[in-house]
Amino acid sequence: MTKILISPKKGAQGVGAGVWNIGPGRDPFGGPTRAEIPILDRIPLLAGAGITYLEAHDIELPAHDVPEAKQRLEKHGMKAGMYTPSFFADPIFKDGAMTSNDVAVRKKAVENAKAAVDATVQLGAKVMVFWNGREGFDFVLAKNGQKAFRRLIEGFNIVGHYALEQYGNKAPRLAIEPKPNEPRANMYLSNVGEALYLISRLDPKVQPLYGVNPEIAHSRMAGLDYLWEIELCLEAGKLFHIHLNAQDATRYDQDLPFGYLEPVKDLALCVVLQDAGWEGILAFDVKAPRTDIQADLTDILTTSAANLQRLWTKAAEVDRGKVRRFRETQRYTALAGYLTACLY
Ligand SMILES: [Mn+2]
Repeated sequence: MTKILISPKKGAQGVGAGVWNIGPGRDPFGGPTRAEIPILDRIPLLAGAGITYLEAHDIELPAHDVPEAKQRLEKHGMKAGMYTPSFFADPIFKDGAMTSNDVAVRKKAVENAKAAVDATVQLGAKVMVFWNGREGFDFVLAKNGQKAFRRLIEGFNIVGHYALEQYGNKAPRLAIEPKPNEPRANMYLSNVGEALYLISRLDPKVQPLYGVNPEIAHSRMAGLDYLWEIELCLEAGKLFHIHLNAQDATRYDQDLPFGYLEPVKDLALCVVLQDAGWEGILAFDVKAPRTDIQADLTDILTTSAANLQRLWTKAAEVDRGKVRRFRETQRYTALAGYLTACLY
């Protein structure tokens, strides 16, 4: 399949997806339903689905696999878009990483993050994401929340200074991805506002390195409006990356195809990104459901991409003058009707 080009769009052309998007169908209640495809062998599958930018965790694509991954990416006309340290899979992080009550675990988290900065640079990715993973709590008083927050400040400061010392102005941008719950009942950095507050508390020298990677499904899980969360990032100059998908309200983390369930909001999101001159990658964080068979593994990506292409094109056609007039006259119901008409 040919690369998916979102046009007209400045900056990074093509769309991104994670190697984890096309996993073997595991969930908390059952093992895999499909054969597990080796990580590097997922590259041609992603390319075949029209994806341009690869995203991966350190546990999926360890540093020693980076040279091989780069070769394969080049062969398939792809690039690395984002790399991220896993602070959740290794049992050592069972009670968090940077916020663990165990100083040895906190140290290990910071070391892993530094190594991930190196791998991000070696891969040529411009963004490294921190997802809060197991940073949080299931039992009250299990952690001192105030201390936990200061541990995050301390950890992110160390990683930021390391990136600056090693790479100067070539350091990758570091984007925090908020999530309200799963796998913890209560997670630190649960929404965009918390992530922005944390950044405001970092050493001013490293603050410019840090931004946010908002994800549609994570906002919806908390019952929040993702358009507002993304606009908050834009207003702060901190939209460093974006994870597109869909989510059935406040249920478990589903990672459904982008453009499904709330297309009017997705249309509005495309309008906002276009008007903001978004130049970064448009990346999917979706998950092939366990009911999809191996032959249909990339349906989750091709469906997301087709929806994105349609919505992006329709968003470009939304008459901004009309929207402005509806705002000025407070005709919000008529505005709703207009947007719906644009969609259908
Ligand atoms: Mn994500």
